Amino acid sequence: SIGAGASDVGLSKEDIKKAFLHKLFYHLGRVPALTTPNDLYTAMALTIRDRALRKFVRSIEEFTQQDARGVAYLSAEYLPGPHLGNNLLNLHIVEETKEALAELDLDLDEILDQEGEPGLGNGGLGRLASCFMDSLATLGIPSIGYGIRYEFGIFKQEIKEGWQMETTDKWLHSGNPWEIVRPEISYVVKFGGRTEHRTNGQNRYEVDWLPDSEIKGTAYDTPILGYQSNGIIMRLWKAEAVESFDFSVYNIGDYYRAVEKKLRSENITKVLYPNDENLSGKELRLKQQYFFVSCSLQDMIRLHTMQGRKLKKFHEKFAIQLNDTHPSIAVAELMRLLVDEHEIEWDEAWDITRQTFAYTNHTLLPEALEKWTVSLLGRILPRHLEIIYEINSRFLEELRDKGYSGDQIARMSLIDEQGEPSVRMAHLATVGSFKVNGVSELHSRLLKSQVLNDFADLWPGKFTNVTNGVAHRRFVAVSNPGLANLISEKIGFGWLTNLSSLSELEKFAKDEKFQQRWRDVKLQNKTALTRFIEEQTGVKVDPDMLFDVQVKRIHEYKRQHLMVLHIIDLYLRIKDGKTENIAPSTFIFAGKAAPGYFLAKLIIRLITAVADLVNDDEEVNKLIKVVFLPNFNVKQAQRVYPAADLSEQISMAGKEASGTGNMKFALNGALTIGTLDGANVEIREEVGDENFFLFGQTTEEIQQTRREGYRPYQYYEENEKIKRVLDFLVSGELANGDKDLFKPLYHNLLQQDPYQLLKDFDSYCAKKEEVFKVWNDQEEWTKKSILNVARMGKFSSDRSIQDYCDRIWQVKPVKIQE
Ligand code: 26Y
Repeated sequence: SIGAGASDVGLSKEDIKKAFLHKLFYHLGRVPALTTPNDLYTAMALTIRDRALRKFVRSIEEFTQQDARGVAYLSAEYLPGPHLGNNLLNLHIVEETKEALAELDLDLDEILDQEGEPGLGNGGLGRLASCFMDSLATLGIPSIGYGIRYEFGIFKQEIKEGWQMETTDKWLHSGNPWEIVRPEISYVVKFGGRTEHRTNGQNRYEVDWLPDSEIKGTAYDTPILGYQSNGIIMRLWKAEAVESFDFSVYNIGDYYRAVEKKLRSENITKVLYPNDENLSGKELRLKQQYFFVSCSLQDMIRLHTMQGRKLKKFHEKFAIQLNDTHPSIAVAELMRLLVDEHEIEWDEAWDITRQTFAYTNHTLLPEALEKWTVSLLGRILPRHLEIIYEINSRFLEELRDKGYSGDQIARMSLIDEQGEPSVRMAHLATVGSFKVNGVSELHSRLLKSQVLNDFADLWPGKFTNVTNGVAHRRFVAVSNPGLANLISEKIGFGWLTNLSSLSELEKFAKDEKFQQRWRDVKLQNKTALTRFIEEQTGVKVDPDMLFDVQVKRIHEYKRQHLMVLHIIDLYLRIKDGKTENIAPSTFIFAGKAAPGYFLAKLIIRLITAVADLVNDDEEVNKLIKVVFLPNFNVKQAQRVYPAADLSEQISMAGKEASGTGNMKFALNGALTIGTLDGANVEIREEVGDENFFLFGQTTEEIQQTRREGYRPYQYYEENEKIKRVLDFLVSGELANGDKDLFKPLYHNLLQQDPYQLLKDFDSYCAKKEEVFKVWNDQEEWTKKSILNVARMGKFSSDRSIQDYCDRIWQVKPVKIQE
């Protein structure tokens, strides 16, 4: 084995202290007496990165030596969250580090608090990718996560006069100690131009792609350690100008134009599109997708052939997982690389391709299903459009042979011919993959019966389910040390690697002493959040109140406004003096709205308006308070989940593919109020109906209601409470007398109510009454909370990854001897 000896990266307190001081001095040119908080953080991060790298280098050696089959996870988004705390846990050196710093009069928590996070994703999909990285690493699966190194991640959200304001996220501003640039790992990616078809001397049909621009992608690697394991890498591509292309001798006279070209090239990885589940069809987004997919496939081909392996065996070496359709142009790109660049015949190339890819769908929302117009795709990727047409014509031919009708064929075609012709990326991904999965039982079922129905009939064996999971080490062990210690004290540390062993907690559910300690931990976490809330918003809240929390992207289908309508109802009741049965509650919201999504932004404005009204009213604020925490991200999430009593998972049934926040809350002892949507269904199955506050229509009932012609206005007319709450929106009592502000929401609910809030409203309110009742019996509540945690073992992303390995990838862990 090459590289650093273990002695250079020791894990004792003394080793860490020495290394830390060394980094401070030789890397940053600082002495302890003259440092900024960022220096201290950076020195510690570099100290830990060395230790991570030492492990990681061993795992690359083993993966290579053992010639193991591996996984490439392709995702346009990642949300890793802060690395330092997680890596300390993974290396088992939290205490050693704390003590080393204490001897220098420094505080680990302050240093941890310095770390920002790479906001390279929008929400659930990006965070899932990072949970999967953690579990792949922990399980020792030979794997690599490919993505885009956006210079500006998801915008930073500020609240100004109640509205969301976006500012740029300069996450690289004070440096990124976790990444390693690999200038030698870079590839050229072509764009635009035209193709030339000809038959060569050996009578082989050949296609040349003559692009009109080229861009270079360079690898930036971040080691992802995994718990007591050797880790994997997340490899993100940054776009740069191709030197020879722009700075050739011919160009030298026009230096400024050459530089401008360089700037334009770098544009590709400049910024993450902040749209979540709502597509905008932007040219630059397609370029981003193709750019990272092409770099990644070229990289895999290099890794594969490097050791003398045959390209025709590519699919034996790699399973490539497509994280939604965002990387699905990979299907055409692999075909292009195999056929055009490596001269493999079409049929064989197609076999290889279809045995390589697997596709995960994350949404049924029509507005989130990616489509690219034929004209745009043809302009940016002319060769790929030809390949897609070729794939399509062979596929449709197959259908015709099977006797499919014209209607069916039009429905299944990769090209949508209604309106402007466009490529249906979900169809491309489905046709080009050997497995397709949804992310919860319900979602996978709906995927098969709705969006990809025809394909499921054609290839029933292709479809499967892998229910999502979360990195429980990050979201419990790192972010809720109080709870983690209490759990470990009772049942040992086994749950860190085998979450199912949480079931051993069941026997303590009714133990009064244990219950008291359980509550003490929650109270401590709530007290900490209380301080944070005051710091961030100026609002003082009382940690003894019920903390009722909804944090996630703001979207109508998620129904943040349903929670608001209920809060308004409570407000009106309190004003009427009818305060019986209301448990003192703090309602906490956080989440970003897509900058162009007007109604979502208006929902934020509504929350802040209700917050102002409620929090300033002496009569009301003793019983309820409302908080909107700005700039929800992974770091903030880690403060919020541990402090929640009640988790709001109230999307309209059939719309939330899985949800993963629901899992993080329940694992931290929150009870859930929720609909039968996404993974809520499975959570309820696991924790027991009696420990889950269920309300609302089922997916089937929702559809039934719609079929029968849903008339929300009827609910307004016939239901006194609904009328009062809705009228309140436009009464002028909110937002300093502005009666018009919330009219768009008001009209939306009265006229369409596409997510059937009004129909589910009574059921929601009734369930809230029950929540209050149970809350008033703290022993009962605590018992349910303990049982929730004890029964959440299924929802670790370790289990999800194991499912992917067994059901889809056929990959096994690699054992690494130190
Ligand atoms: C096409 C583009 C506009 C687009 C960009 C981002 C489309 C979708 C997305 C993001 C989707 C997303 O985050 N989906 C969520 O994936 C989670 C992980 O599977 C699920 O838990 C969650 O229910 C689903 O909404």
